[in-house]
Amino acid sequence: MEKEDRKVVEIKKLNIKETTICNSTAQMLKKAERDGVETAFHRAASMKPCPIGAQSACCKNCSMGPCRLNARDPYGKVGVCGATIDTIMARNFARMVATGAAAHTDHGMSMLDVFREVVNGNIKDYTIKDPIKLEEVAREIGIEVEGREVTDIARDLYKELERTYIQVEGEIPFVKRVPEKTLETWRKHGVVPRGAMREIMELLHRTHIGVDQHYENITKQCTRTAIADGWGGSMVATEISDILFGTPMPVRGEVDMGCLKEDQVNVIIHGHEPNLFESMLDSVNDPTLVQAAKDTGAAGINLVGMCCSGSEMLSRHGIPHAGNFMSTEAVLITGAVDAMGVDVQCIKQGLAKVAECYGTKLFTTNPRCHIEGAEHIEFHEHVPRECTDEIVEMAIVRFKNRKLPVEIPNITTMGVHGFSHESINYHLGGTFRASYTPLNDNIINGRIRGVAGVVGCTSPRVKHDWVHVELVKELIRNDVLVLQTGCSQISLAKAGFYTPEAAYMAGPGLREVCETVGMPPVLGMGACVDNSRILIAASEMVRAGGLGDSIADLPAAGAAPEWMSEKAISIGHYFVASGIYTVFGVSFPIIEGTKFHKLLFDGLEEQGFGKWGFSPDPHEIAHMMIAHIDKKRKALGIDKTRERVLMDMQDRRELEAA
Ligand code: SF4
Ligand code: MSK
Repeated sequence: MEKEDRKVVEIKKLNIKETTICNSTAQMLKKAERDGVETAFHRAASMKPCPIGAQSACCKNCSMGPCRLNARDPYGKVGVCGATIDTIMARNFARMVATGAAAHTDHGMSMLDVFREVVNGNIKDYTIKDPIKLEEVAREIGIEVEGREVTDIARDLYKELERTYIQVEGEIPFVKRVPEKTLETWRKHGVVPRGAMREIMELLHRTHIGVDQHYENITKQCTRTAIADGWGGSMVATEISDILFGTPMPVRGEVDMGCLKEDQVNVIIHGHEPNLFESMLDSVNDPTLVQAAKDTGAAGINLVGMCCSGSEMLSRHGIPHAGNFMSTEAVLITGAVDAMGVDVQCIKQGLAKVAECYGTKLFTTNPRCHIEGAEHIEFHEHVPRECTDEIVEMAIVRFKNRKLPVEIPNITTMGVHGFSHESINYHLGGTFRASYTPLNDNIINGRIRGVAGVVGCTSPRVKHDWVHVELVKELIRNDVLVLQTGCSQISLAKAGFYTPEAAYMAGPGLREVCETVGMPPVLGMGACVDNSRILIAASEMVRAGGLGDSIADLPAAGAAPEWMSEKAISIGHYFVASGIYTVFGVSFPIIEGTKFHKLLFDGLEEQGFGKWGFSPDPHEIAHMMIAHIDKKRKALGIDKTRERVLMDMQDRRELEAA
């Protein structure tokens, strides 16, 4: 839209310093306010969260309601049907788990569909790029690989992994990766998933009025469904993506909005499924399209990622990344984005309006996700370039017709990404003795205090990126090695934590390990669906020995300090189900002190699972996680080792001072 045509609306100004620590986003928010453009940050500032909904004290599962209970007196009344606060909160929680798990498992199933078509020769644009990984995954789930053709193994792998979704009885294939004692706990409680479709269907059925009205029984099915996500749908998505597009290995990559180039045609891909992005990578390198861009006066075509498919491509190929979830509107305010192609998940509807204001072409590409006001060019994996070439062609037209001034924040940060669970193996153990033993040894001898997964979204309800950065800073300062995925990975990458030199911010033990092997103290593992890599890493740590028999024994903890999506709840619950203490920030949709709250925050741990935790304060989250890690070290009898290492150093300092 031409500048003179744009309706400049009066919007309430933000206190930008308190809104974000991302300087690029801050610069663009200031520009948005000058331009009269509203973003999610502005809407969040003018829309207070509903206090009843925030505590999950309402139910609208039937038309006798909606029923609102009193969060201050949760047992003071019940719904019209008699549902108690625990039933209502557990059902609401269950629906979040079901939706989050459905998102990941549907993503995984799409990947499996592509894999089947590649194996059957019906999709020619993709191939099996990592046959070694194919063999490893097949072998792990009991498929014979010796002396067999790759295609034959792949066919069997497809058939086996399909069970992850459609199986009606039995156990999903990837439970073979779960440490025995963890699996024993799951079997004892009857939470080993059959197939994801069945678990999600049953969970939703149970939340219908008049079905499951015991919060403990609802939680049990939440656990089964969340496991079907983490060890099922998500894990399939990650493994198949690696097999088709290559397993990430450490790679340099640049982040932040300075990745956009004023003199080039800028194309952004934002979403979650790698297929669209992989094909776009081919399109932007197509000589005809590059020439077409040059013919309009552009220096070339610049492909940049955002959000989770961006993290995945950054990890796999080192493709530049412009920002996380809360920067997706802000990046359009640069005026430099010629086209943004989106697929599924975490695509704000607000993008359409912002894109329109700056004349950016916004394209939806997935049949599951249309947005009113955005043009839809459907992406078909059998002819993927039809969609991605067209997006590039439209981007070139937009570049040619750019009229509004462009303002790109001159900020980029270089870092090392691409730490799959396989590459951690090589990185710490070297190619000759690749294993998790060196990591375990360093945990046992106390140089590394423990491992933390810090993952998840960014949210306008907190200071953007700040909670992630403060939390991670505190963890590494206390010798905790941090594994990351999703938007959190980008928060820390922008803040400069992804270089080996960042080890100077770590405690003495972790710093020593990082300096020895030349790795950053914070390891990025890809998209939010790739949290399954953290589960595999945890299993490998148990297998390497010396740190207990189950994932629950590990000196490890997880956090999603700026979470916002239902996927995050499913992820959190599969971490808890796997035995990991998992702390969320922002807010938690359950009333403290209720029976359901006690079950999630204590009871599950007593049953042999992990447990939930909550705090809005990053420093408190860090210390809750560290206290848990220390508790596990003590239970393993390795707390003394750590004390000795620290006392040795302390002694040395005291000696020097004396
Ligand atoms: Fe109210 Fe029960 Fe209906 Fe929920 S299911 S809206 S609590 S009557
Ligand atoms: S995109 S789910 S905001 S991590 Fe995966 Fe980021 Fe959270 Fe979406």
